[in-house]
Amino acid sequence: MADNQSNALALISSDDNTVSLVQKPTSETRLARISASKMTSQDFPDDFVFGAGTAALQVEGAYAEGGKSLSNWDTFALQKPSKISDGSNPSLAVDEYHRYKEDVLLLKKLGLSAFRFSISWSRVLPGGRLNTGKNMEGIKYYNDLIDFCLCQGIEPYATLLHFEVPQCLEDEYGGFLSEKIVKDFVEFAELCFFEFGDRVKHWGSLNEPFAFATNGYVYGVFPPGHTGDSQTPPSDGTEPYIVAHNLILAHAYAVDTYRRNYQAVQGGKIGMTNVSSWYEPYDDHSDSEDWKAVLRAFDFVVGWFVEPLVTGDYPASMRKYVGDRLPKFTEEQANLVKGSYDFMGFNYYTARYIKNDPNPTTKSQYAADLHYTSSTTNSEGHSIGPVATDAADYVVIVPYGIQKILAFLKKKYGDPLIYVTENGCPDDVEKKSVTEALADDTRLNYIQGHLYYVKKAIDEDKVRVQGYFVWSLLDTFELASGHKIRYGLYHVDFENGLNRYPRKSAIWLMNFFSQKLTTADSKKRARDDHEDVGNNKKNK
Ligand code: IFM
Repeated sequence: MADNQSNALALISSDDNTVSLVQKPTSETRLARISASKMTSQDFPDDFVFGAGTAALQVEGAYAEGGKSLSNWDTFALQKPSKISDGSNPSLAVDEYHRYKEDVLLLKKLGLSAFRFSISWSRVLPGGRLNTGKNMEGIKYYNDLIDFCLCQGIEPYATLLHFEVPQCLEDEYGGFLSEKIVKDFVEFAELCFFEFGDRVKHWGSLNEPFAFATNGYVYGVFPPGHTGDSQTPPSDGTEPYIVAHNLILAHAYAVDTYRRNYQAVQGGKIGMTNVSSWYEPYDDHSDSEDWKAVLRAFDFVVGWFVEPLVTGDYPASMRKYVGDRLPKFTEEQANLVKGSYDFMGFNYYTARYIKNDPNPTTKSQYAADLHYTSSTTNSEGHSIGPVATDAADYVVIVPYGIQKILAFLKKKYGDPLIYVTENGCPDDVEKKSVTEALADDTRLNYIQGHLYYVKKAIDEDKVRVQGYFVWSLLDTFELASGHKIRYGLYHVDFENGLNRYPRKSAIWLMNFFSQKLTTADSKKRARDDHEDVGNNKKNK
């Protein structure tokens, strides 16, 4: 076996080299579905947490109500409607600001026991920092939400920064392009620990800093909408790296504040949530350079944020390819960043093939830095998975990828405690009646398949996965896709009073939680599974 492949396999396979990086998706997926549809919550460890997620900007609405100031997303969507597929904006979203009780009860009805939501910085600190005054009405809103969750037996999981920055800080110093944001973010974080930390025991500092840095400063689909390759020299050779650096520092200083002033008394945990696809080589022959490119892809997506937290510095491959444009941590900063997590949040949606690109010709400096390209089809024309829906063809469905990436995180980053903080399936309900929109079989299969492989990651790879959150509880303002793309377990009828209706996937979840297995059931299930595996082998 060539070095490229064995190095990559050592990291990517689950144990020794017995699990091949290149799977047989068709038969694997079929097996997943057979067994997954029979799973119940009892197949998971007793202390495993099941929840669903949302984010303030995507659900709350009330964008200029209750003392809230405008966020970067409010101004982006309102001033540049062409940036949002259907021209919509977050000003009303699904009106959760007024309907949070209804939504917590919807979550409870499914049998879920945890609600992941985010706190809007511009709602609690409209001037961005403490000396401009805290907004008691905004603080009351989150107190009421948290209290209502707890009195319904739902554990609150709060994220501090889910893509949303007060516009006033963008105007004043360019938001996360400036290191000034670190101090202001820590003030916001500390206010949240102080006000809510007696009841919130799981804090997420940042959600998907990778998406924040690249979508906002390379691709221009998130605020501030910068597209690096339209500048001379291309700004995406510097901006995403500066923004990422300040995000990591903001996280680390907030964690430090939590640990020094709150954690011992409040007894909570804090971590950062990252996102990545699962990656495989475009050409998997043993001497292919694509093996190394796969590892580089993981470095540029996951390692960019996780490696500093584990080692205090960026991945060596990023240093090699980005050079001096990659900021450096001072010794003091590195010490603070290293170890700044109690758990890792991880979001998984899809997978890609990665092709080495030694001589990139792209105008985008960021794309050139990667020295790889990605695709959903490999060198033999094999597709890595079916698309979720044509309108969101960037999500191809690869359930086994979640087991692979969880095992990869365990192996590469020292066996962290992990929560799958997001996993979900997009669909497009345009031109569908409500009844048609509720028949979300693809999402149902998606969730079943991914749960099946999360369980395998726990059972076979011994990954310390502690929870799984469906994205999302209900249809939301899906960022640049507006209301065109839906992820909800509950369908929201935007034409009729924002009424919420449970989809087929929601009903399945209710059964998943309510089924109680007797010992006889368990034994029969074990026998059936054994037969399924046998039949599956025969069918290969
Ligand atoms: O809606 C987003 C969420 O805000 C972050 N993770 C991906 C989701 C689906 O695109």
